[in-house]
Amino acid sequence: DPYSGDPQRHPVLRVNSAKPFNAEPPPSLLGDSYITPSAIFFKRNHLPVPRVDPASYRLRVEGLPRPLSLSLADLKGRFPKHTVTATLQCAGNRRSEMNAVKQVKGLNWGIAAIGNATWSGALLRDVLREGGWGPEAAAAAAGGGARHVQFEGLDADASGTTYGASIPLNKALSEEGDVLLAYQMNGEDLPADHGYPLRVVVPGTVGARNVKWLGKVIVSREESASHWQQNDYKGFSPGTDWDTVDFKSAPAIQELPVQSAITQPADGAVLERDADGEVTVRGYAWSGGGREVVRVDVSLDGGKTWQVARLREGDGEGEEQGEAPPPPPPPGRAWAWKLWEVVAPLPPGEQQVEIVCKAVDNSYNMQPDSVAPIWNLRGVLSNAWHRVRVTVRE
Ligand code: MTE
Ligand code: MO
Repeated sequence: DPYSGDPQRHPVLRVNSAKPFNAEPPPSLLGDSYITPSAIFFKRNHLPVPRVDPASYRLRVEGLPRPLSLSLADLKGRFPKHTVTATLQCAGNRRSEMNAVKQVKGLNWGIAAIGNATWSGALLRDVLREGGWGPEAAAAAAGGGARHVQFEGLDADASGTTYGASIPLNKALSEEGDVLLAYQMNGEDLPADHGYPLRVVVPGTVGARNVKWLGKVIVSREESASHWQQNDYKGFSPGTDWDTVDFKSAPAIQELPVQSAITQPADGAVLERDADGEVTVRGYAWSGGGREVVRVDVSLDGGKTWQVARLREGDGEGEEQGEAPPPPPPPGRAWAWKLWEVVAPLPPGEQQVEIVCKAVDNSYNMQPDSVAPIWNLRGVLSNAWHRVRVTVRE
């Protein structure tokens, strides 16, 4: 069994697939903490978890004037340690809502294939500079040269094919890109499921490009040739089916669209009003590409009337003590999600209530109101208004 070396997992996780291991936390737990604890952070593996010996591990970096082979000690000692709080979201988050419209192909994710963590490591741009990436290499590249950075994982299938993906070179080189070769998650060594000993963290970019168990970095003219870059993780029209789809016709997903979801109450819950006759609604909101969520609208009547949610900046701790919230992120670098909350009165009497949320980012991108017009055969980019139906009683 190639999966016999997989690590232990937290029992609270909801398992979508055991081999390879794919699981997400219950939504209410996800919405409880600004930083998602690593143990309950969603896990999305395409292959068995590779066992990597940290002593003999080397990261190879190619496609540069000076190719590099770096040990973990090199990565930790020769480059400044950089820390970023960034949200990671799978392209298939909320796929189950697309399945409810019409069957799609893929794991049946709920709303929790997303998490927010603190990542630390070397900046990819610093490592590329060490390999001689500079104005001359860039000038050579301008004559039809490098445009992409490819990443290869150490996880492989029975034929030896490894997981791989790529990102635009511009993102990797940008001083404001914050692309990390991360060896820590939430202040500790990366857990086995999250890429020990090293993974790429590409803030603002779809989960699939954040390659775990990183073995090789290649600066190149072409995108990664891997299945997951070329023939998966792309969006299509609702009218495109498996007989007509042409994967070459669509770009690989990089930045993700604006997203939000309700983590509390759960769909189908029976709620009691609190002593003040109010109910509490909570959720998360995030957008790709470093765009900041500037507003979340919540409706308690299926979308007829709306109120603005309170954005819980940071982890919300200390709010009661009146401490100032953390400073807003620099423009274009809002990598972390925002948790939000609405406390709303409801008229007396038993009733069915449809709660809806939708987020707005700083480019005034908004979520679409329904799933059908954004349905696609692979069930990716599922970001319609999120709706939960609950019963409120006396
Ligand atoms: N990297 C490798 N090497 N193998 C993988 O299967 N899955 C990708 C990405 N990086 C994957 C990978 C996908 S699709 C996602 S959504 C994220 O890892 C999930 O990261 P997580 O398991 O740390 O949450
Ligand atoms: Mo993913």
